[in-house]
Amino acid sequence: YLKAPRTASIVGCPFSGGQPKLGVDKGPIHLVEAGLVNQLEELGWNVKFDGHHQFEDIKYALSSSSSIDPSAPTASSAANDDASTSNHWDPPIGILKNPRLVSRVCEEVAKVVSGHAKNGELPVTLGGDHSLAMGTISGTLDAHPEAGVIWVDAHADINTAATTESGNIHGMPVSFLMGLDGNHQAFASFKPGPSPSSQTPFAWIKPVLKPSSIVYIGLRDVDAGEKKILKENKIKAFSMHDVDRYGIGRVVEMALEYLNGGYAQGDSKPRPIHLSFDVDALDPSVAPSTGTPVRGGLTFREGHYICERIWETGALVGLDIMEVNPSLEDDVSVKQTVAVGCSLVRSALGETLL
Ligand code: NNH
Ligand code: MN
Ligand code: MN
Ligand code: MN
Repeated sequence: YLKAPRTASIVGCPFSGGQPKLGVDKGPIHLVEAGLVNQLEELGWNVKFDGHHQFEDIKYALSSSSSIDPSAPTASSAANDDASTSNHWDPPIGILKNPRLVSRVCEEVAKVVSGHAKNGELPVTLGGDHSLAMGTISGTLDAHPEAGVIWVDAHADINTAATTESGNIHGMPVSFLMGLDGNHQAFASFKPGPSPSSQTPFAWIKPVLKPSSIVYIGLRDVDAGEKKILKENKIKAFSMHDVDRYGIGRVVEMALEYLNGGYAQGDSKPRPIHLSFDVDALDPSVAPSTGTPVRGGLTFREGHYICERIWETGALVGLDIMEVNPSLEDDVSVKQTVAVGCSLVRSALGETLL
């Protein structure tokens, strides 16, 4: 699916608006400063990197077109864990935090990723929080409509506006990509206007991701509402329990077989795959610097094996490395987490042990 010479396009997304902890926006900067571009060039890739994306123009457009009186109190102060993530021009909708900003940023990311993918390049998106996957997966599916998604995470990130308890949109991207019901009613009463700040958030997202087109690996912290959604939509998910039972080798084979089952394309190419990797899928002893660590995660090798095996399929068309937060934990932990982020990318892009 990639054009020669094989080109990886680094999409650096310093963005934290999908969750309340500052610092995750510094993730992509640290990954690049650790030498990721060079490392990929040494693997034989042509690497395109034209700097991290700046979302300042989006913030500016939203804030300057806002009709909301900055002095008026909003529900935001009550609904946010961290006041610094709330802006007067982007008050919560229901309990969803920063909905306009997250929506616009992801819309831009979708265009960038789609552009690279349609050009025959491999977009490698560095987060930033996982709400960005609304952009990356929309972009991948725009270029490769038949792609399947492998979502590696401790969390299912499939809450809807009706089920989310945190209001953090990084726990919701999959529900928007699927166009699940719980989101429709939340925005039904929203009155769109002509200015950027008064567009209905997420209305641009096409519900392009079918429930049968995603497989999860690594789950161990799934909300009650999410468990219901996974069951009702018969979504394939391998939890850490399954990793323990079958081993990572069989889990990845089952995931690939599931996505490729019934997939027929004239030429016998395997189905294109988008890998969305949240580093909190890894055990906190492996990737400590992340916003919501959950014990009992993937080992270093299990995480890398997933990447290596997907590379072997020759079908990788999009990659996300998300939720590296260099502001959390001590310097040694940050270095370790950033190094692991880089090595996951290398494994997914063909680095082998022998
Ligand atoms: N399920 C929780 C929520 O919706 C936590 C999500 N946090 C994540 N997801 N880090 O990957 O808020
Ligand atoms: Mn770019
Ligand atoms: Mn996630
Ligand atoms: Mn997670």
